[in-house]
Amino acid sequence: MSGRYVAFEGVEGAGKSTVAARIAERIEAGGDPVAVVREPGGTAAGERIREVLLDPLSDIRPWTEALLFAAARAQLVRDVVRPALGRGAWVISDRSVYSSLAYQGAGRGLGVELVRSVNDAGLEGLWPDLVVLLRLDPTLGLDRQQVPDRIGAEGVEFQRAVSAAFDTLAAEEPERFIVVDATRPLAEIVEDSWASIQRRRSMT
Ligand code: Z5A
Repeated sequence: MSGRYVAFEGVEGAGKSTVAARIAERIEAGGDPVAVVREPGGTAAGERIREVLLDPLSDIRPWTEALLFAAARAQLVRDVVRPALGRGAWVISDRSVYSSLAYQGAGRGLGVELVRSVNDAGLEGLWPDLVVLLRLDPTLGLDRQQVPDRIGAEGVEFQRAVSAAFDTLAAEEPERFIVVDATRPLAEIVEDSWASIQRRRSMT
């Protein structure tokens, strides 16, 4: 692995966007190129799919939802992630395929393995090298939420199932996951995440 495709994961409000942006700044400050992407989104088609997925007025079934996330991701990987890695850049991703495993596979009950295999086809084997799981009690994350999107409005029991799924995924793939306590002040979380990313990369 190159160790340069790094995803930030966790429940809503865990601090993914904030920490991902700070880590990208550090990489740039060190002189390396970096592409920051978000899921769903990051391409013209992906951003349109994002609108459908997050609009509280969208009435879509669980498999429609799962396949739309996978479709946006397939486009992102082909158009942005693979080219960026190919030119030697880091890719810092705000969410990833692991959100689909946790939210659609576990939260919606579609099955983690089935959702994994559907996504694997679109990813063409390109999975994140490292996943930084920002661990936060879902109720604290919901308190930080300003405007709930369609999935964020699912309620605390759904978010708890998602949170438990992230923990299971991290335990199953300890070589890929870095688990960070996200209840702490932001500066500590950024330091911890960056130190862990560097440590993991030096091990490969
Ligand atoms: N979803 C899915 O179901 N399946 C998939 O495959 C994918 C996604 C990819 C959209 O994601 C929704 O799609 C999401 C999962 C689902 N819905 N839910 N639930 P999104 O990434 O666009 O939305 P989000 O995860 O809900 O993002 P968010 O609310 O923006 O959370 P965040 O990025 O983790 O947090 P943040 O924006 O960095 O910070 C939130 C606030 O907390 C902000 O005011 C910060 O200043 C504050 N903050 C951050 N860190 C701290 C600390 N350490 N202390 C205090 N305050 C903090």
